[in-house]
Amino acid sequence: MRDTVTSLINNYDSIGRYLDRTALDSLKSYFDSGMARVQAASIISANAAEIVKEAGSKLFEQVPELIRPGGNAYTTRRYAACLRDMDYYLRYGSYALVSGNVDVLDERVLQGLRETYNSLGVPIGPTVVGIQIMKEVVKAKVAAAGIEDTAFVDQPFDYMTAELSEISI
Ligand SMILES: CCC1=C(C)/C(=C/C2=NC(=C\c3[nH]c(/C=C4\NC(=O)[C@H](C)[C@H]4CC)c(C)c3CCC(=O)O)/C(CCC(=O)O)=C2C)NC1=O
Repeated sequence: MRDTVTSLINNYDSIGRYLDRTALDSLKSYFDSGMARVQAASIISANAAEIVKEAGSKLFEQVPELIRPGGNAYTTRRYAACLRDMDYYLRYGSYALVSGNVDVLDERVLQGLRETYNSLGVPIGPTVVGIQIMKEVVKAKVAAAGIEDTAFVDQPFDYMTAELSEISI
């Protein structure tokens, strides 16, 4: 598992070079956003259950077929599995936010996920919608805590949806 710093060092060490301007700029931007990343992670930790619940409700409002007979999140068990998946995306998203790197998502979340979803008939499109809704819920909370530029929150959520979407069409 890597973060912004270890991933840069690995790259430069593999070619035996000192950190150059590009590397230093990237480190600077990571450290500049450091406090905001930690604050965002702390907001997520403190409100995780509420964030998942709110994002789930919005998702089922937007795609009500999911929780109707025949829908993939229909029955208590599958409804709970869906919210549990949302909770995974949120928790690992918060790790990726702090590390400034999506490696943890590749390693712990996305590997084999499409195959699992496909074999269980879990629809990818609505999952992507759910992750995007969750991103907006998190951004609203982060903004409400006084962090002006919330753009850094996008990366892990957008990465997960992009990786999942690849096979949805
Ligand atoms: C930490 C990494 C990790 C991930 C990501 C993960 C996902 C994951 N989601 C699963 C199931 C599932 N996932 C969903 C999710 C949904 N259904 C919908 O209609 C919605 C669109 C969506 C919620 C947003 C559902 C309903 C199931 C159960 C499907 C079934 O058993 O029929 C399963 C199959 C095994 C199980 O039910 O536990 C896995 C492995 N597991 C992991 O360990």
